[in-house]
Formats: sequence, structure tokens, C-alpha cells
Amino acid sequence: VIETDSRVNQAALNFIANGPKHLLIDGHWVPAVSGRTFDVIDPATEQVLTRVAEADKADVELAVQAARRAFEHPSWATMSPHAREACLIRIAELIEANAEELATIESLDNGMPMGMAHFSVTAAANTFRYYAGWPTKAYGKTNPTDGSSFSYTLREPIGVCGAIIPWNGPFMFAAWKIAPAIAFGNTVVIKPSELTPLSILRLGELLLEAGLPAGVVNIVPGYGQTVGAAIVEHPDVDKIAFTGSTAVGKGILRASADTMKKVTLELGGKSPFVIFPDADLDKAIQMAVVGFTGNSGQACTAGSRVFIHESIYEEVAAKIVAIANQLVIGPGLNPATQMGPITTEKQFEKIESYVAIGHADGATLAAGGARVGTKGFFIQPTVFTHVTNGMRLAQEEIFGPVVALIAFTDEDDAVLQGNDVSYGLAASIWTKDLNRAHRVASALKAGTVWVNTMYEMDPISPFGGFKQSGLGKELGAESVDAYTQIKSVVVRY
Ligand code: TXE
Repeated sequence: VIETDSRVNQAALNFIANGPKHLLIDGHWVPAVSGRTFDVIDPATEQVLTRVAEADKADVELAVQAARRAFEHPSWATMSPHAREACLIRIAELIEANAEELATIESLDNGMPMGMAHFSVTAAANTFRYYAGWPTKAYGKTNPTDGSSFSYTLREPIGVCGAIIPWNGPFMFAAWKIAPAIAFGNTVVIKPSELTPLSILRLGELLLEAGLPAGVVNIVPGYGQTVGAAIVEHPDVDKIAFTGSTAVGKGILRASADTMKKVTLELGGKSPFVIFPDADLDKAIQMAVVGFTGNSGQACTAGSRVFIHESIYEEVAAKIVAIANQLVIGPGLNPATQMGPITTEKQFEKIESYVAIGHADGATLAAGGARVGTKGFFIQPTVFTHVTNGMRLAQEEIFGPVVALIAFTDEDDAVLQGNDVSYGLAASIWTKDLNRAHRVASALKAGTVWVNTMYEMDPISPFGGFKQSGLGKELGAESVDAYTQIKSVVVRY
């Protein structure tokens, strides 16, 4: 493990030492009603970075009331669309102006390398900028009639949106939920993961600086079973947008039934990365490694099953192993770091358990598999070869830098095996044959398919999983339906 670089952004350190670690409710930073706090850990050192106020049911109550007031009067929903647009643009600009600080906070809290942290911060700014274009375009329609009435639709906000986000990409996921919600006139109660709340607290400051009215976005850090559950059960929350595990997503869907909330879910994945023999092999191999080691494999779209044509299997596997063995592992803040620590101890232990499962399943450990160093949650990039798609290694989301290399015989076999899994979030196909690229892109059951690329995300493109990877779409024009509802109005002459 290489050392942390000494040139750390001072504004970030200052925020961690002195910035508000309270809840943001109704435009004010307030302590939790209970007075409780929880520790935030730096995964590269296992040291406590700071302590943050721990919200609970009583705080959710106050946050929902504030969000409801901001929604109704004075109404964020009926504010001029141009004013809402201007506010979203200001937020994007403030994120960009504070990018180094935000990326540093994200890297310290989550462990991700600075390059990745900057990617997330830029993606978040782009998301606010993209949605700044929407308040002025939330059109309804005029419906055809026989001339004796006037019939039209209104596209209206849903109301108070509960956002629950995970720890693997906190800042970007916060933007994915807040930006569309407020663009269409909704208000928000957001719960960051208890494991990585810091960049979202800093975002809260920027939202206020941008002039977002009090109560439009409320931030309640805390635990899933308490704060998360209280948001999901609250009768005055109209919609839930969740990113996290499939198991918790299913529970949220069930719990939302009682109050008939609208729900969007972005859940886990076990995405196929398919290398055909005619691919640009050097690029494919490089990106295969990025696909399972990017963000230390803690990505819902990670290419955790790499399918390699049998004619090139040994050659490609050997090269993947060689690159994986050379990756520089260290704290996210060191510019030389290519792979940071695992974000939490619990996740680290889960990954270690899958190394044991791989052995037990009879796969061959070709690289990694062990802890790196003694401090911090560092683990080696881990490659299992001679995996068959039925093994647990190939069927269950590990959420770490562990890849299963699986052989396939022909295109049909690649599609069959690629689809033979309960998830359907993403896929990556590597081939120079244009016909094959389109055929396989169409045949794979996944919400996003990349051809000769990987991890390309843009708020212009809708994102969301098939099968057990989720429900509904975020981003893109399709997300308009997730944050608005249609009202039909009929006026009889
Ligand atoms: O996720 P949780 P965990 C997968 C990944 C990982 C596994 C477990 O495989 O190993 O999930 O991670 C909140 N009501 N993903 O346990 O619990 C929680 O506080 C309401 C994939 O950390 O799903 C946090 O804010 N909320 C995923 C958020 O849910 C609840 C990203 C996510 O945590 C809750 C993260 C409850 N009952 C993990 N229980 C992806 N799609 O990228 C928890 N939460």
C-alpha cells in the first residue's frame, strides 16, 4: 500500500474538521433530536474522520414537514420554471467551482482514487446542468375531442420525494436523485448512507449558497433501519428513489405499498463483459480490468463476469492476470493510486468470504485473493479462472475487485450465459463486427449495453436495470415520468 500524498486540499480538511455535521432541515443545520452522533471512518487508515449527527424517526418527521411546507407554500412547484432553471445552473456551477474540495471529501470518506472522485463530481455537476433544462419543458398535451369540450393534460410534480442512497458513489447518486426531483418542482428528504455522509453535507451547504429555498432539500444522515425505514413508511412522502442492495430494495417496495408511494429502484448487478475473438484485444483486456477494479469493484455496473471466447481464453486470462497484478493499490488521495481501499470493513469481509466461496466452488485463483497491508481495507485485485456460470462467484453480486473469467463457445452461448443470471443492469460487448455488436446488444437482457467501451455514463442516457436490478429509469428523458405525474383536465363547453 502506497502512502497518502501530503498535498491534500485544505478546504476539504477544513470542512471535515469544522463544517456542519448536523442535519439540514428547513434551511438550517440542526443537531439530531436525540443528540446522538455516529463516527465516519477513513477506509484507508481506519481512523475516525469526524462525527455526524444521527437522525432518527423524529428528525424524519421534521424533515418531511419542512419538505411539505416548501412544496405547498411558498411553492417551489409553482415558482417560475426559469427561476428553477437558474437555481439548478447555480448549483452545477458551485459544484464545479468546488470540485477539488468535493472530490477530496469523497475520496477520504469512500476511499475512491481522486480520478474517480473527480469523475463523480463532474457527473454530478452535469446532472444538475442537464436537469436545469427540464423545468421549462415539462409540457402537457392537448387531447383530441369532438369540439364540444377542451381536454388537456398537465405534467405536475409528485410531491415530497424520499431519496435513499448508498456509499459506493454518494455524491453522484445524490445528484441523480436531487436534480430531477427539484427540476420538476418536487421537494426532497435525502438519507445518505451512514457510511459516507460527508460530501452530501457539503452539497447541502452549496444548495443553500445557490439560493435553493429552505425545505426544498433536507438531509438526514443515519441508519437504514431507522431513518431509511421512517422515510419509506411516512404517509406524507409521495415517492421513494432508492439505490442500494436488491434485498433492501425489495423490502422498500413492499413497505411502500401501504401508502402507495411511487418507487424507483436502482439495485445490484452481475454484468457480463463479453470478449469476442475479433475484438481489439488490448483495449478489451485493459477495460476488462477497469471493469472489475474501478471503484474497487464497488460499482453496480461492474463487469464482474468476463466471458472470453474459448479460442482466446488462455491468452486473455493471462493478460488480465498480469495487469491486475501490477495495479497500484493505495489511499485515494495519492495521485499514483489506481485502486483504493474497500469502503467498509463489512464489505471487505464480504469480499474475503467470496474468495473462499470461489475456492470451494472449484474455480482457480489466478491472481490476488489476499489483504494488502495491515491498516485500511485494502485487498488485491482478484481473478478466478475456469469459472462456470452456475457457480456462486458468477451468480451473486460480490461488490469488490473480484472477477470470474468464463469461457464461451459461440455468440449464442455468450448470450445464453450472459443472460443466465437474476440481474440485468449492464453489459459490455467487445467485437469489430458491427452486425454482431447490434445483434448481441439487442439479445442481452440489460438496461445499459456498452459496445467497445465500459462505464460511459451521461445524464442524457436513461439508466436503470432489467430483471432484479431495479424498477424504473433515472436520467434521460425517461426519468421525467419518475418525478412527475399526469393529470387529465376536461372542460365542457
Ligand atoms: O447496502 P444497503 P449495504 C449491494 C452490494 C453490497 C450489498 C450490501 O452487493 O455488498 O448491497 O451493501 C439504506 N430501509 N449494493 O448493506 O443496506 C442504507 O442505510 C430503508 C449495491 O451497504 O442496501 C443505505 O443508505 N433504507 C448498490 C442504502 O440503503 C435502508 C450499492 C444502501 O444500503 C434500509 C450499495 C431499510 N430497511 C450496495 N436498510 C448499488 N446498486 O450500487 C438499509 N437502508
